[in-house]
Amino acid sequence: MRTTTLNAVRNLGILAHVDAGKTTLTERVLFATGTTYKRGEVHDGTTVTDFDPQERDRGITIFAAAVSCTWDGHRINLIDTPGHVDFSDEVERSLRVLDGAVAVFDGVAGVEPQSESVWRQADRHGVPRIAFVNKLDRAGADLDQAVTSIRTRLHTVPLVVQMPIGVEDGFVGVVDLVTMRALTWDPALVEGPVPETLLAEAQRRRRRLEEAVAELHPDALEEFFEGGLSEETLRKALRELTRQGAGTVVLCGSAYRNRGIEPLLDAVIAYLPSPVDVPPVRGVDGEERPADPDAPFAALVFKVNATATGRLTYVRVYSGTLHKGESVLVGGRTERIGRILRVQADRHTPVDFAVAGDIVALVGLKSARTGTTLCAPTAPLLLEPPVSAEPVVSVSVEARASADNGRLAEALAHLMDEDPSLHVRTDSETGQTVLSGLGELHLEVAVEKARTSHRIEITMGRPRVAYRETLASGVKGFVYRHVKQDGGAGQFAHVVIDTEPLETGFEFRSAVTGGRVPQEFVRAVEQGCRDALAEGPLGHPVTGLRVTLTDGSTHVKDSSEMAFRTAGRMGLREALKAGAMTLLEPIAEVTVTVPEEYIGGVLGDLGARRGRILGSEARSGETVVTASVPLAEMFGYVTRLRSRTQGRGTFTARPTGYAPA
Ligand SMILES: Nc1nc2c(ncn2[C@@H]2O[C@H](COP(=O)(O)OP(=O)(O)OP(=O)(O)O)[C@@H](O)[C@H]2O)c(=O)[nH]1
Ligand SMILES: [Mg+2]
Repeated sequence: MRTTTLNAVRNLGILAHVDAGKTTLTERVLFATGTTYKRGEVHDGTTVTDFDPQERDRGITIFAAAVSCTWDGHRINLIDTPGHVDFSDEVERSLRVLDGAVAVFDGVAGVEPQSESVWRQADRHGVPRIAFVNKLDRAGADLDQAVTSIRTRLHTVPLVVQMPIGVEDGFVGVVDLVTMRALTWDPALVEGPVPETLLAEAQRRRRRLEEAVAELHPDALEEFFEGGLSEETLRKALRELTRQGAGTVVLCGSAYRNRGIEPLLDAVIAYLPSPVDVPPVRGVDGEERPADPDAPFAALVFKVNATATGRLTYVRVYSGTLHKGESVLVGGRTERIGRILRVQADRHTPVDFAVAGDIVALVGLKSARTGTTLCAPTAPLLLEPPVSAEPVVSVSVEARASADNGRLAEALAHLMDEDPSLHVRTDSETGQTVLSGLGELHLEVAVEKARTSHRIEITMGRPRVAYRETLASGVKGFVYRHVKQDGGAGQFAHVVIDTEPLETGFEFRSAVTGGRVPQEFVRAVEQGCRDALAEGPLGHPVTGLRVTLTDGSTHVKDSSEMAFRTAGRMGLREALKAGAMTLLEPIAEVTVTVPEEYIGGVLGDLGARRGRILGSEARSGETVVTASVPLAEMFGYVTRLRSRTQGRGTFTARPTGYAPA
């Protein structure tokens, strides 16, 4: 009985480029499912999921927000994610706990850069998804063109299950190509036969859908050749192809005009997986836990948020059942579960327990951070935490009154608990507190949050890019001795290392023979080398090298792991100075969309910013230019582009990696 309940759950995310209409779509879903009784608007600051004051002011989503609703006997837990590239870490953390997603596309622009990025993120997490081409009511909207961009940019086979009725302002509904019925909204949904004038076109499109499905699905292929696919086979094949990620079901509509929402919900239930349809979660040691309420309890924290209700810890329960008042392991420490809440954006309903497949918030957990595993004390498990993106921009921050310094440190620590893509360090030269993150807006939002939630006046320095350094040429046989033997407990560690450049990352190897350095000390040397990567000879984090421990020696009494860790750290630090380092700066892929007449000025300006043009493409009177530009040159570009294009140009900048500065 409980498995059938789990079958009726869908945990899904809404993903897309900024402004594609995710929050508006979420709002309409809540309305269509009878969860809310009035339709909020992003531009009025009245949506359910953009409830943070900063979201309402800025008109964009910043934090992923969870809501839950019911449709056709199913419970849908839905996470509305931000589309701005600076908040892509929120998307990453959400994807970690979702079973499926709806990717939203703008019917005029088609696949935009950030949609492409989140699509790849979802690929990496193996999250099945369906596509919703939104804003078909807009001038210039074109479903077929959007579908072509889905095919070419996302490298997936679009399985288009609807055909729009009317275009732009006259967009009134769709033909459902699976049932071959017309769905129109006036303003409520009316179902009827396909109008005579559209029948031939609808049949052609149905045929094309069948062909695409038959090509991907062996069972369907047979039936297709026997005269065509039945509705039942078509549905079954679409479900299986979605779950395998072999093709993408495409629907369309207008969230703003409330058209296309009900069929989208039907498709979510028909095609996207339930918690029991996805592979069981796996601990870092490889142990699997089934999505079964009777299995030992395991859950992952994907979000922590300080609210008026207290500190909320959002978890996805993967297996077992969690009861109120029960004690569980929270990242290894035992804590008692206070209240369990079902979340409705900023409103919460207390519940007594949560089972496998649920997404709930817990009140009052002390040691949970984003990425922490919760599990039954009798069956410990460690789940892989989400991986955060590397920071690319930093600012110095300071409390205006020095009396507030302590509270500032506390506020920053809270921010990092909530958002692991934020980092705080003290600059070793200036002594300043430096906050780094994924972009100017990311840092601005974080500082604003610290300012309002802790009521501290904060001054922010100018944003700077986060540089890195890498090894240009290494050294061989570098000897380092860490010796302190002046009476009492001594320290002795002797290491010999080679360093050599690598494309990315850090690798450590040991080539020591004859047990001249015992295993535990080798590990300590590796740890010490990793410590040294925090700051290289040029004063920045180090990346792109391999260290090989080739030899060394120990002292019977005075050698310890601590001594070898120090030798590793100091040894690598000196070895890096002996080699040659290259300074690296972050590079961004910049996409600028402007009306044709402004393109000359925009290209000239990108050139002056050390930009390399990668391509350009015309799209209904506008030109879209893609360029690779050092991120440091992009500060203040918003204002520049606005003034050059009389406010009609837009752009996105997505960090893609590092290059020599
Ligand atoms: N014409 C039209 N406008 C729409 C439609 N859906 C959303 N919009 C508008 O597009 C703008 C952005 O919508 P949002 O729902 O905030 O988009 P979002 O994807 O949530 O944006 P971020 O969360 O900031 O990434 C708002 O002004 C909406 O009113 C639609 O179907 N048609
Ligand atoms: Mg939004």
